[in-house]
Amino acid sequence: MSSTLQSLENWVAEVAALTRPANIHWCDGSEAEYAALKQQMLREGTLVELNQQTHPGCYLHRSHPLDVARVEHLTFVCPPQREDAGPNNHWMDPAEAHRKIDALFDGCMQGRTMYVIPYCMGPIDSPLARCGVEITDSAYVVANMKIMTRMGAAAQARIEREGSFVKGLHSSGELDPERRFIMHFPHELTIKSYGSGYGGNALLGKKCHALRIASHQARSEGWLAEHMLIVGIENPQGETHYVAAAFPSACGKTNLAMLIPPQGYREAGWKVWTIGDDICWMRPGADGRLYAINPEAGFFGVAPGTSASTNPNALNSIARDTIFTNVAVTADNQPWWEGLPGTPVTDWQGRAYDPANGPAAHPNSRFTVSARQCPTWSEQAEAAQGVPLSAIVFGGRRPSLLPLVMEARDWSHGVLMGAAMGSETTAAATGAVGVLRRDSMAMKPFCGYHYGDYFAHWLSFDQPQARLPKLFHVNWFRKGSDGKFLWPGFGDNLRVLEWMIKRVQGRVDGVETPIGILPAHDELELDGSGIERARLDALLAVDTPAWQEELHAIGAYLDEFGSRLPERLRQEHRRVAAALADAARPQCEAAGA
Ligand code: GTP
Ligand code: SPV
Ligand code: MN
Repeated sequence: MSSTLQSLENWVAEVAALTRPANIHWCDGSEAEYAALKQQMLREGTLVELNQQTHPGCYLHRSHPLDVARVEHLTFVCPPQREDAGPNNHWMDPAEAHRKIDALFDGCMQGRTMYVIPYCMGPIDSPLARCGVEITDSAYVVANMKIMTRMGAAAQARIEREGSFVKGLHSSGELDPERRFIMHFPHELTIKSYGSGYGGNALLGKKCHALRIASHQARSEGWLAEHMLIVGIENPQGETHYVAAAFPSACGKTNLAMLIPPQGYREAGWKVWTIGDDICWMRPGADGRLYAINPEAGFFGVAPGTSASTNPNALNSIARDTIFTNVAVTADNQPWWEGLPGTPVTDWQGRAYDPANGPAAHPNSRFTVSARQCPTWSEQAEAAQGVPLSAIVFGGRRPSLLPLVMEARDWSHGVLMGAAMGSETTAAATGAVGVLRRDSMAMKPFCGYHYGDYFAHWLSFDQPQARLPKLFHVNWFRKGSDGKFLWPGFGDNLRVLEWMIKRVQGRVDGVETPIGILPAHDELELDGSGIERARLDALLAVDTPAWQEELHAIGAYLDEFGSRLPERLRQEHRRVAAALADAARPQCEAAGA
């Protein structure tokens, strides 16, 4: 008997009967438990000690080489009706899905320990937080869940008080891509994941619970579960504006959340506070504003590209007590990845490094670290009521067309901007990299229901009493004719955030264009950036004919959602298309004359 909650006891017994482990360990979340787990993994070889002089408390885990990213083609959302999953998800009949995956779970934990992990997503006393229990046979998963969530006795006490929780069953299985499924049953608040030990496939509190299941719950309960960072921008007057931003996987959330202001800004007194780097749960407060919490307690961040020049806060965070996954190692046993100084000697697979084998660190190699280790970590990350949002930002990797920044004229227009988001694919999921695809609100792999219904849910927040954040779209990745990024990015992104905050405060007017409000020529602070005006012009250029084509493509994409696409979004699309046609007309006449 390990829980006072009968439904939890029963479920654990049921899972044990199916998977037949040698023993069952209920996680209490203590440091002693964590230390013992690490010792066991070191003995088994699933964890390798890194240089304890330079990186105290740091370890390396190497995944199976065919298990290094999310697998979208093996991820299913299984409501009773296929239509409710939408064209944005893979669907399977729930009874068939259970049958298929239970056959894999049958006896899969024989001779192994089954861990029962009670966890809380969000501050433990927050009304916005939600709890779950993950059952797993992977000690690596337990260790990561310890860092990424509020895990253990306190979470279990909340679960026993509330009487309900999300059930997540995970087994690494044989790590065989042919015997791998990540299944979601939103109507049963249940997740079943078999055959992968990698992050988003295996740490079930993260994408499976906090996005796919939570987005479904949020829809019926009147809130939003989003793939967004949350950052606080404190101006020299000491006011802090909170901004949430949705960028697709490996498109800059961690970096923006930990931004270090350019020198001139630092000297003037600007500060940046990190609340979250991947997931944001938000809901309207009594004052009509949207309040946001970070349901996570740690960062599972992309290692490659993280350096003293791009993200010193991340680099400082991971100098100790960090689990690295699939990075390379130097001659003196320090973790290494592309973008760091030094030389790798061992690659992510543990082989002697040979450039002929590709990058030394896997492009989706990651670090797992407690959020509290971040120098800019904000106490407000523990605030039970969350932080009020001034702005929500959408963005993706767009080598052309999309300007550095634009503001939506109103909420409906902003929802269209979010729905129309596109980005080049990255190494965070298996499959081709660098292919442009639509990724509405950066939720394509994570929305637990029909995108048409999801857009309607977003629109429903536009109520008379609401004091909604302003909506923006950014693109740090526009390229010049030389193929290089036009915008320096990273710390300089604060220049763009500052413009947004000035818009929120009503201190600048911007310029209305058919696609949205862009900064007027002198409204973006470029002092000390070395960016010439010509470059800014290229970053802000609106190519009307190309935008007309884009609107056409957006229209075709929205059509995929059929009758579930809200009419308001169609109207908004028609409005923007008409504004572009107006803008194109005088040019055509001039050309024809
Ligand atoms: P997930 O954890 O997969 O959801 O990703 P994320 O959105 O947190 O991505 P992250 O911040 O880790 O960035 C991924 C990659 O984008 C890294 O290689 C960064 O160096 C790069 N990157 C981030 N911000 C910028 C930027 O402003 N400009 C440019 N050019 N690259 C950036
Ligand atoms: C992402 O892919 O968006 C991540 C990493 O943040 S994972 O946890 O694997 O989803
Ligand atoms: Mn993510």
